[in-house]
Amino acid sequence: MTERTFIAIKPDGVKRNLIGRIITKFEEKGYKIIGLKLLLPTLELAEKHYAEHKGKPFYPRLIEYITSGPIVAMVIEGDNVIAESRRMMGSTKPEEAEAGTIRFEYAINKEYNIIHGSDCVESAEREIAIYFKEEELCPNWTTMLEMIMNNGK
Ligand code: IDP
Ligand code: MG
Repeated sequence: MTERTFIAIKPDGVKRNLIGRIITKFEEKGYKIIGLKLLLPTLELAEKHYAEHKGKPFYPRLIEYITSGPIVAMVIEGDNVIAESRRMMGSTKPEEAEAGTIRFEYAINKEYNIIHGSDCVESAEREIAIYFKEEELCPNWTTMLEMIMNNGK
């Protein structure tokens, strides 16, 4: 089923010049980018995003981390993209992440783990709405893959 998900390259990913490499992975997979921007999260934005973790021991550091520099916010669309992009990211703890995943390759530890991705349809809708206005999304364009597939019909 075609879904949308919210992906963010966290400040450590941006500071380590990994933006291109990470976006490339989603492009190569065949997903369609329908929203993309660089922004410095405000405290208010970070608290909204990570509301579910409020009260946990790591929460204050998480907020500090996510507001410590610009992030790349993205909305990507594709078949089963929510679960599949989480699989591409790998486990929160890099030592448990499968070989070849983004966190296996780049994350330093479970705190500075490079990337965020929504974990279910409800989170995806909530997170997309936090970071993007509807008019900032460009859902109506056709990838080459879609063009080729549609020509065959
Ligand atoms: P996820 O990003 O894989 O969905 P969550 O459990 O939702 O993982 O945690 C959100 C973020 O909070 C993590 O990506 C990581 O940056 C940070 N975090 C999670 N658990 C810990 C921890 O035990 N210590 C420090 N930071 C953590
Ligand atoms: Mg999470």
